[in-house]
Amino acid sequence: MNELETLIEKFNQASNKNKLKLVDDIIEKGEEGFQFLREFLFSSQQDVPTPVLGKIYQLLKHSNNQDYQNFINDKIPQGIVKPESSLNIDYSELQQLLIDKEYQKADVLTRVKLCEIAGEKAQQRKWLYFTEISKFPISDLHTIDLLWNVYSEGKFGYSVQRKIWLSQGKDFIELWTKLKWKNGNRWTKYPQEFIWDLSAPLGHLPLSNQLRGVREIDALFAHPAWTTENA
Ligand code: UYC
Repeated sequence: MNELETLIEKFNQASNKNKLKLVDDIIEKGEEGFQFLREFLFSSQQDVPTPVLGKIYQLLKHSNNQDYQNFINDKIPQGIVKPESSLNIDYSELQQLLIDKEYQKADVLTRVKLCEIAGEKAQQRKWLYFTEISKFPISDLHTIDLLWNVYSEGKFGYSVQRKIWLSQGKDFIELWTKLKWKNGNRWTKYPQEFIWDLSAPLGHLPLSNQLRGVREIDALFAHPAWTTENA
């Protein structure tokens, strides 16, 4: 077996977490590495999208090789997540921003989309009442969360934040610290002090403004979306 074959065998047996790391090693092997990842992505299209597939998709789309870009544009132009919505809301722009790792723009658009879910009054107000959040359809929250998660190597998304919050005994102060939304007594300043790439801590994005208190994020974490398997 050559080095690439050994890597591929390792990859096939690895957990999703280790697969994320091995993708980088496989890419380093050049053309044949890319070829393998392309096949892997193509043959996984009917599967539930994972951060591993999202990372491969991003690498192929942003490679210097025209063949891979063409492959993406011809075969899977819209991305690997089918953005389900009970309200016929269009999440394609959010998907494209996240594919392109435009996390700051995606963060802004996510809040716009949440207001769109809540309806006309919230769209005008530009922020949410916690009572509106509890009525959100599961499918739309699943979609937003999946998009963030799949295109961030599993780092971002409300479900990631919620898990940290649970692990801290539902203590918001502890959560802010873990997410680097707060440093000691100092709130992180929006937008310039937040970290808009994958060097951010786990769960750093998307942001929820705490100016009006914790009831909004509390309602988000209490939503049945996170304890229900399917929409
Ligand atoms: N901001 O500090 N935030 C804003 C965060 C707070 C404040 C937006 C997050 C603390 C003001 C977003 C944190 C606070 C505005 C976030 C944070 C504060 C603003 C834009 C760490 C002062 C302008 C979207 C928890 C001590 C308000 C939006 C306005 C905006 C996010 C101040 C996404 C995660 C308590 C004055 N902050 N925010 O909602 O109306 O306006 O323009 O959380």
